[in-house]
Formats: sequence, structure tokens, C-alpha cells
Amino acid sequence: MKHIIIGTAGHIDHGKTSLIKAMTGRETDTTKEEKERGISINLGFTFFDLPSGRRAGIIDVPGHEKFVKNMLAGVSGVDLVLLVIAADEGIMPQTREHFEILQLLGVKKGIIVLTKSDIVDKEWVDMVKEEVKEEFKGTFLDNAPIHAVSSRTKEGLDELVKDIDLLTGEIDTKDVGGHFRLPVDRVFTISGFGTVVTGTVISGIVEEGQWVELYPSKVKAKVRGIEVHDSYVKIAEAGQRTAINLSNVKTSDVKRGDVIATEDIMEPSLMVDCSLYYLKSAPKPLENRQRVRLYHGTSEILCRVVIIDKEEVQPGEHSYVQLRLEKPLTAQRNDRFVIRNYSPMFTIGGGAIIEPLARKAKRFDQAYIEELKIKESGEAGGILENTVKNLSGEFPKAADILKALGKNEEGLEEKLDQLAAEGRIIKLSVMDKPVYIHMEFVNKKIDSMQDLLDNYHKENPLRWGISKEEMKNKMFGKALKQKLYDELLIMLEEKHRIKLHGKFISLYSFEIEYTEQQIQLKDSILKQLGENEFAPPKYAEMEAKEKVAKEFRMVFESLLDEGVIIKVAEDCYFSKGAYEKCRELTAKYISENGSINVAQLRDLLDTSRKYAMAVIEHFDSIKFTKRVGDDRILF
Ligand SMILES: Nc1nc2c(ncn2[C@@H]2O[C@H](COP(=O)(O)OP(=O)(O)O)[C@@H](O)[C@H]2O)c(=O)[nH]1
Ligand SMILES: [Mg+2]
Repeated sequence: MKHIIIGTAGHIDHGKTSLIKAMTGRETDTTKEEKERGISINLGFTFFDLPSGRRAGIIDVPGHEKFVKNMLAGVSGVDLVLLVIAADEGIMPQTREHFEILQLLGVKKGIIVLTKSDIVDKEWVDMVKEEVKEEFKGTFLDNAPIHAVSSRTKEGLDELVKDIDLLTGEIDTKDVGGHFRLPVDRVFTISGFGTVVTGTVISGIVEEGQWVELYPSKVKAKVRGIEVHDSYVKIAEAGQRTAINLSNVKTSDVKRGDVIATEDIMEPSLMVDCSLYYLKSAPKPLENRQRVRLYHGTSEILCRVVIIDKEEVQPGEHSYVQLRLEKPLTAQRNDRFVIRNYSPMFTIGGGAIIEPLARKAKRFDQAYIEELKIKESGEAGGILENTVKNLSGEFPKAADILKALGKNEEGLEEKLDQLAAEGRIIKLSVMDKPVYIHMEFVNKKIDSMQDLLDNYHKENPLRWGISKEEMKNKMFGKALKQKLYDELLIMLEEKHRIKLHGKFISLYSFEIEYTEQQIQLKDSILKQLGENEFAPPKYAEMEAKEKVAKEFRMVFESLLDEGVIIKVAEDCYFSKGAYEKCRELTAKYISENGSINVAQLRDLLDTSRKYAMAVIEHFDSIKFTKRVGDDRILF
């Protein structure tokens, strides 16, 4: 399943909060102060059910200049941004600043929403549209849809929602394979529960009951409960807005800016190396050791910028820098960040973290700069990893990968093992030669499998899921060998992505839940089968006693899936108890008498010849008994 976060951005009073309310019916300004002053101060959270059935999380950010810090804390997990511009005012300072931040953080998709269309005329709207197109030429918003709407009259909202639905459909699957990480944006106490933190899961999955680590304090805590969009869940995944109830920590131990993640995966550091883009709009060059504000995830940390490869950085230039932090930061390679001027506060640049655990760099040290370049391009494993990614659909062995690389690769298998250890690829090794597939390929498959299962569970709430065979045909076809498929399924279950029930696959957290009426049907079926256990009634006879044919079939099939009843022959079902008893009696009879025939079985079970025949043929077919002339012996 895809999890999507939609975020707002734009100048204060341009109608962000009103737009969210008009679309979702829910208010994101929730504090007393926000309501009284009529402005957003902190982040607002809600969700939105799109026409396609997808549910998107929504983060509404404050537009006021003074609260850009809060905006930054919200925007790091956003997939699709609604850049809100009031049609009467047009582009304003925080329209630009928010846009620059989105660009620096690598947000890739957006829609431009011109609000308050009800208070301007059409010519004016057209003029603002032209202004907007000009402004965003050559950026990620070039060619983004532009919608003129009114949250007051609701004009244009339907078309906007349609485009939101369309664009969210194109968003890439998140990194559920990586380690679990959640930058904390709120912390509070709920009496009787204790500490609750909220945030967007940016990678991996988190499960009820697991231990996590708080960074940078390195305090360990246990996940007591998880909530996503106001419902309790067992698991939350990358891309979901999540509230986590933690035990073993006090509320005062956690604050916005901390990261909750898998244990022992990161080390906080006071120095990080980065590739920095210094904004064209910055008013003067960036000086060495200038004090700035760093924004990463939901944290704000003061630091000094040591410029490694230049005397100073001119507006519009790129540079390698080392940030010397006043408080420890817990980051991973390739994380994005933003820097703002110390005072007055405005955004001056941003980029990616290249080395989260840096050693002290000397300025203009060529060897150090070269090392940063290599780390930045991620060369070493990159080409190999890409090759595995491209071939994944064919389930390649090392020899296939070598061929596709087109050059002799020293120690290929060790390198593949290394990628597997880093969680970038997966090695399946049940066959004589292992097969390697890329995590991204697996994640896409998991997504489609979960979508299929989600729909299936909705339509068949009493069945244990889709059969393994059907799933294989739908997802992989013949390209995947049965043994590899079985191993893949086991691995997916170990990662808690799916659950296996005999020959069926379900979502990991799926449980069959009977309604009152279904429980009555279940009891009735078992009672009827029990009354005459070796001469049970036919399906139609049992069904005829109930008024609800469709429900009856659902319950009946679910009992079959579960093995509570067993199909012995066409339209002949035994309860599990009767079936086992019948097997025991037969085995005992044969061991005492050497063999059994149909008439003897009929008398043994005190049933009719028809049923005895059905039972004995069934026993032959499952190789429990074997036919010798007219007699059966044990197989
Ligand atoms: N006429 C009109 N007023 C609007 C519209 N959307 C918002 N407003 C008004 O503009 C003001 C600011 O709206 P708000 O949603 O709080 O802006 P935000 O600061 O961007 O979240 C409020 O007084 C709203 O009632 C609209 O579509 N039409
Ligand atoms: Mg607002």
C-alpha cells in the first residue's frame, strides 16, 4: 500500500488552513491561541480520503515568517505539496521562502492553488496564473497544475481533488525496507498511557512491542501502542503519520527534533560534512565559520559553517562544507537539510549530508575534498546495485549480473553480499546458485501484493487471503521458480509484510472477525455436521435451514479454509472431530484385521454404503490407504 503525505505551503493568510478544511471538513488549527488569533502557529495534522480510496495524511504548515521553523519540521516527509497563493495578493515573501525550502529538501511534486477566487475577477486570476508560471519556470513546479479555487464557495475544489488524486498515484513507494526512523514533531502525555510522540515515519516499519532507541540521548524505549489516522494499528510504515505510545521514557526525555529509530543504527555527531547549495536569493556571500541555523528532520541546531573548498560561497554556488554543531545531530548519508541565517532569520541554503560522522576537516585539503566527492556520488556500489535493480524482474544469478555489467568485476559475490548486508538487495539462496533482487523491486511487489490483499480482505472478510498460487500467477508469473517464491514469501513474513496461513497469504495484521450473525451460522453448521457425524447433511440441506445464503457461503468457506470442516468428497463434509475419529477407527480396524472393505467400513462407522465409499476413496486419494482387490490396507 502506498502511504502519501500532502503538505501545504505558502504565505500567511493565503488560505492554507481554510483549503484543508474545505476539502476534508476537518480543522487543523487546534490550539486556543490559534483559534483566537486566527492564524496557524504550529503544524496541523489530519487526513484525507481521496476518490481513488487512497488515504493521504495532511500536514498544514504555518505561513508566518516567525514560524518557518515549525514549517520546516513538518515538510521533511511531504510527497506532494499544495503551494497556496491567494489570488488577490499573488506571490509574497513566504511563498518564495517556502518554495525554496521545498526545493532544497527535494520535494518533487506539487500543485499550485490560487485561493480566494471568489473575491477577484477572471481576468485577474489569469494574470496571477501568468505571474506564477513565470516564477516557477525551470523548477519542480514547472508545468505543475494550477487551480483557481474558493474555499468559501467551493468553486474549483472538485477539479483540484481530482488532480491531487492523480498526482498521488504517481508517487514512488517509500523506503519500507530500510531501518525504521521517525523524526519527532510532537511529544505529549496522555494520562493512563504516558509518553506519546508523533511524526512521519520516513523509512522502515515500526511494530507494537518492539524496542526503539531515542537519538541523540540513546535512551531505549518500548513501543506500547501505535496510532495512524486516529485508529490503533499493530504496524506503521514509511510514509504514515504516526503517534507512538512509548514506555520506559518520561515525556521530558523526548522533544521535537529527536529521532526515534531502530536500536543501534546511528551515532549522534557534532560534525557533519555536506554538499551545500547557497541560494541565489541570499543577500551576501557565505563566510567561513558563519553561524547559521541547521534544519534537519524536525530539529533545529545552531552551527558554524566551515567552508572546505572555497574562500567564501557566492549566492547561487555549490560548496563542500563541514557543519560544526552546538548540539549533536543524528543523521544518515543523503539526508536533506536547510540552513537559515542566524538573525534576522531567512533561508539561505541547503543540500545533502554526505558524511554524518565526520572527522575534523582542514580547509582546502584536496585529499579530503576528493573523498567527499566519492562519498557524494556513492560510486563504489552504485553501478552494481543499479544493475541488480534493472535485472530484478528476471531473478538474476551472479553470472547474469556479471554479463550485464559487461566487465570483469573482482570479488563480485562478496560485493553482492555486502549490498545484501546493507539491506540494499536481497539474496535468495535455496537454489544451487543464489539469486539477487533489489529492495526497490521487492518493495514495489509488496505494495501491489498488499493492495491486492487489502481489496480481497474487504470483499472476503472471512477468508484467510489469496492462495499462494494465485498470488504467484498475478505477481510474478513463470519467471520465478517455486522454491524461490516460497523463500521470498517466508522472508516477507519474517519482515512482517504479509502472513502465511497454510496455502493462503494475508496482510500481516489481518484477523478474521465474525459478526454476531456469522457466529450463529458457524455454530449451526458445526451442530448440523455433529448430529450425524459419519452421515452428515449435504451443503444445500444445511443452507436451506438459514435465510442468508451469501453469508452462509462465506462462513462455510472460512471454516473449510481453517480446517474446522473437511471436504471428504463432492458435497460431503465432515467436522474435524468426525474426520479424525474416522481415520483412527479405520487405522485401528486395519491393524487388527489386516484390511478393510467398503461393507466393513460402513458397519464400523454405522453409516450408509454411499458415505463409506466416499470416505475410502478419499483415504486412497490422500495416500492414507491403498486398494488391494476389493480391500484396503494402510499405505
Ligand atoms: N473570500 C475568501 N476568503 C478566504 C478563502 N480562503 C480563506 N479565506 C480567508 O482568508 C483568511 C486566512 O485564511 P487561512 O486559511 O487561515 O490562511 P492560512 O494562514 O494560509 O492558513 C481567513 O480569514 C479566511 O476566512 C476563500 O477561498 N475565499
Ligand atoms: Mg493556517
